[in-house]
Amino acid sequence: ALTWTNYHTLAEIHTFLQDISNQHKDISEVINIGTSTEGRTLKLIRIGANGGTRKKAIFMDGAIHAREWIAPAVATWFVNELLTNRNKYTTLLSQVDFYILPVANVDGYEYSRTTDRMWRKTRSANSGSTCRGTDPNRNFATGYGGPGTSTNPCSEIYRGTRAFSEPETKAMSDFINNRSTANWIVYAALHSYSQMILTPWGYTYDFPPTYTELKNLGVRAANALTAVHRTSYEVGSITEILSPGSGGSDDWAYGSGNFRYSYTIELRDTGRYGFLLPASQIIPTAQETWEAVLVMANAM
Ligand code: 0X9
Ligand code: ZN
Repeated sequence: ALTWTNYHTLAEIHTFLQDISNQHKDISEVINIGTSTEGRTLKLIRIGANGGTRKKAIFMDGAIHAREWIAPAVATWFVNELLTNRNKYTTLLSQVDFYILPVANVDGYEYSRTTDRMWRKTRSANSGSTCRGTDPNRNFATGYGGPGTSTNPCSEIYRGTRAFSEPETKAMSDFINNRSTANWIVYAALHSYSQMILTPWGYTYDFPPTYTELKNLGVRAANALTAVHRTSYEVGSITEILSPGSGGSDDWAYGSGNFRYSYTIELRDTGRYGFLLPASQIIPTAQETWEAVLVMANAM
């Protein structure tokens, strides 16, 4: 099993997903949804009892940004919680499928672990530049190329040559678009840091058509989170409470019509440690965030 008192390599995370799924074959499966630029597998776990066709489903991505190590740590804690305590979640798992991709940016995550702790982007080569990588959270199609992105391959918010130029974002969107057995309802992107639950849009200052509904569920989720360890969270649209950033997975999930609800959860902390969050905070962060996810899952 994994431990949540330290951060783990991609290999450890992938082995954990396969091992725990093998122990709970009746309600889970590991699915390889694609291959990264450097040839690593994108591994997702589906957790849920065999339902009918088009079962309600929630999708979570972690570590779209390589240096945000708390995201996969929390995502794997969720997997462990659902499967190890499966008897607590019998009703939920009969109604909802959880699709959890703990490490979306597999190449970047490994690079951050081995070479450059503060790496954010993918690791794809850029023609005409010695700078590597595209910001995968600027590479999705909804609002692609809008405010809060760059055409400079050396920028941390480089958008890539076109929407879904990165095999990682392409694999995610293909999987979601083609998964006919999933009735997608909630999308939750796990990032750090700043303790916020963000709703679309990130590509425009306009509010989305169902903003009230998005915000209300976000506030309920944040209240449940805060109740655990008194951690304060802000809730609002990306452009309202953070800043514009176009081409995010959250805007695409909502804007493509695939999901009714879409959020980015910016996990702990608010800047004391930032991306270098001590491992001693993994468990409390996971515990509190799990209550927020349960509010979202139970709203479906
Ligand atoms: O800028 C981002 O991609 C996210 N912040 S981070 O510090 N983790 O990089 C915020 C994402 C919010 N959503 C969109 N901009 N669509
Ligand atoms: Zn991020």
